[in-house]
Amino acid sequence: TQTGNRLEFDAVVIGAGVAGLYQLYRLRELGLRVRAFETGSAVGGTWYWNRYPGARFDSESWTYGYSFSKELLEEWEWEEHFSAQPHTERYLNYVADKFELRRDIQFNSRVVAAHWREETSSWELVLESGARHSTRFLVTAIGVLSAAVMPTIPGIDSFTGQSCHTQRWPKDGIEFAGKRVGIIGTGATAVQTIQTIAKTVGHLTVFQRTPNWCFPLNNSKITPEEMRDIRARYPEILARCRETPSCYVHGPDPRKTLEVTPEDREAFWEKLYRTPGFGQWQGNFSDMLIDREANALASEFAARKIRERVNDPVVAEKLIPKNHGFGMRRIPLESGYYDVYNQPNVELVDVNETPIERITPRGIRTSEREREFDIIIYATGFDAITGAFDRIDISGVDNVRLKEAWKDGPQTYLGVFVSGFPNFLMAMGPHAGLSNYTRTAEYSVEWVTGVIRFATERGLKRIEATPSAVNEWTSHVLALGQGQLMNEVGSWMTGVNRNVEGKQKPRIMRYSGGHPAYRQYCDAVAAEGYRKLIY
Ligand code: NA7
Repeated sequence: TQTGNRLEFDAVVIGAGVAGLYQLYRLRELGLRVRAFETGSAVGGTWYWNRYPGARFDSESWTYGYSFSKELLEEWEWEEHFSAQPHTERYLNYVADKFELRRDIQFNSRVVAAHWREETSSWELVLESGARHSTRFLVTAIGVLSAAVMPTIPGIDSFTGQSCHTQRWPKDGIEFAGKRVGIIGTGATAVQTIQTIAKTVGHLTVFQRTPNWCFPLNNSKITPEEMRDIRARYPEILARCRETPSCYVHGPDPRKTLEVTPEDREAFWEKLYRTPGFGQWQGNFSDMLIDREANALASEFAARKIRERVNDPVVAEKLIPKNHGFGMRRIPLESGYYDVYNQPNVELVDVNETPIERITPRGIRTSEREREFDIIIYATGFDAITGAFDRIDISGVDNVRLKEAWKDGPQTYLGVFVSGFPNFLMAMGPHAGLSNYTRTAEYSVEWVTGVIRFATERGLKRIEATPSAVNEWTSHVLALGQGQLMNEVGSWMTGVNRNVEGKQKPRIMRYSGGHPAYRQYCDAVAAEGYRKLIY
């Protein structure tokens, strides 16, 4: 895999999604020999795989696009305030074309292993095809929600109808008209799917284990005048995203919940109910996700809204979360979701009352009875944040396996480096600032690029974080996450997936001090000549 003394690649990027595409662009700019390996047959990552009906942003489209190219900002026309998957996929293809990224991307190429080779100070990569490549620097841009997980229900393979996980949706789509459909899961993906297919299905049964607090998306089309205005305001919009903790246009209201009169509180929440996007989650009272009493009040408001929308009080109660407060898990944004349960052809099955026993050739059997379906949809989510790493056999110095090193939770420096894994850099790794995705991914990619520029300019063969840097950062992230209600509840955001062994308990998986603080910390590390990195 070496030509003379030259490694085949200076840098390899794994993944050609939102982060990977930009990473490739930046590394190429450094004049490096770069290649991106991508499992899919085209660019887009999340927006390539998730073709299920109704898939769309919960981030304002005009805050989600890349900001690195003024020309791109000028050229691209968003169609809706919250863009649907097909349009977003077109956008990412447009980006790939515009910057001629495809020539350095190898598609249909899953990286199955990456091993550090001390002798050459390089990474050896193994593709699913058996092909091997070597590279000085390895950058993972493998996504946060890319490792889809099927439930571990007996009989899954015996079903004779059509079935699939929402992330593995067939390119040609699935025809729902008049069909009997069962769907397992009620996360953000299921909510989008359910409210969309309910319009055409013959009959729909939703199997719910944990209800979520959903809030209206309030999406609308973008008129040409609005798009002109958005373009004119891009500097202002991007500046706003830089100052809020989660890089949305929504930032917390400085007031505390109980400081405000009940009337003003109600009026504020009513306003948020009609506000497009994540206002109620990201723009609520500042103590909503810290103070239990405040959170209970916000939950009461949301519960009232569900009761108002769902006609059958028994169904409404089932749809109201009892074990976690408002916003403690990622809030699915909905467009007519609750109203679906007023349709005579939609049934909600609480699997806590009547557990699913098995998938049968004809449908799904719960402890109560068997239901027959033409189609079963698994909206069962992901092994988030670390799952995509666990699925690649990654080994560092002394053949230490990353999966083993992280068995008690991820250990990183800035969410970028792992000690004992030289020249291994994670774009959007665990314990980095994870929020409005492209906003945070752009920063992550630029920081990773800075390190590689630093190393190549100095001709460094090897750069890695000290163990003390990793300990310090990991402890800092864990300490920051204490007292945040979101970190106490099991969800993908705390690395819980009940279908995956060893991922049953909530852990602090994200930097929760707000993205501005994260950037400040990382900027300082760079300004001080990459303190705590050894090279
Ligand atoms: P989520 O939010 O992790 O949702 C997965 C859902 O699947 C959730 O309701 C699970 O219930 C349910 N699930 C999983 N396994 C089972 C079994 N065996 N039986 C019943 N129900 C089950 O994933 P999404 O894809 O919706 O969303 C992930 C993120 O992607 C989303 O937040 C956006 O940011 C994009 P549970 O809650 O575990 O009881």
